[in-house]
Parts: sequence; C-alpha cells; structure tokens
Amino acid sequence: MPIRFWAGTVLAVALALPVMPAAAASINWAHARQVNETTRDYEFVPSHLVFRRGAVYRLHLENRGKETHEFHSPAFFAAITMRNPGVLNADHTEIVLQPGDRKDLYFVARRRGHFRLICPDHDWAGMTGEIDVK
Ligand SMILES: [Cu+2]
Repeated sequence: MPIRFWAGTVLAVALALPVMPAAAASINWAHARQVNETTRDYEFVPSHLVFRRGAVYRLHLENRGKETHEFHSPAFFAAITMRNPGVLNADHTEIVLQPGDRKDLYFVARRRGHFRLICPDHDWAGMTGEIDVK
C-alpha cells in the first residue's frame, strides 16, 4: 500500500514516471517482510528470489560458507529503493559477505523485471541465481 505514503506532489511525479524517485524516508519499514537468502560454497539458497513490486522487504543475507561470497546484481539494485544502501559496496553492484557475515537490506522493488544474480568469484562453479519482481 505505498500509495498512502505518497503526498500530493510526490504522487503526481510518481504517476508521471515508471519508477518512483527514491523516497525512502516516507516508507514504513516496520512492515518489512523478511526474506532469507543464504550463501554457501558454492550456491545461493534459494537460487530464485521473487518479490512483489511495491512491497516492503528485509532481505536477510547469511554467508554459511568458508569463503567470501558476493550477492551481485547491479540491475536489481538499480530497480529498488533502499533504506540502507550503505550495506552495498561503493559501486552499488553487490553486497560482500565474509564467512559468517549476516547483512540486511531493506528495500521496496520499484520495477517489474527479471534480474540475474551471480557471485562473481564463483559463477564458474555454478553460483548463480535469478531475481524476479512481479
Ligand atoms: Cu562466491
């Protein structure tokens, strides 16, 4: 129900644009739905994530492997409004997870689409996945 958080002028802009400009301050993050994603040596579990456009999420990432893994999906990150983009690397292409790391990304998906997920260090070993925003 993001529409109830939009003020009049913001609503006018949002209706004119396919993607709403970042307005993280107006989102009620307390209602975030938690989605868990685990990295192992060498896979994403689950390997397919599905989100609903406009819903508020807390993506909880845990690295249970012995190696460093990266949740790398620049196109996906460009299609969401993030509460805490500081959890990403400086280029906003990935979330780096050292062994044992637990990181949360709060976001709202803004655009429908299909996005490729990879761990750039281990995609050769099949450490890939998919993200769908419906
Ligand atoms: Cu990896």
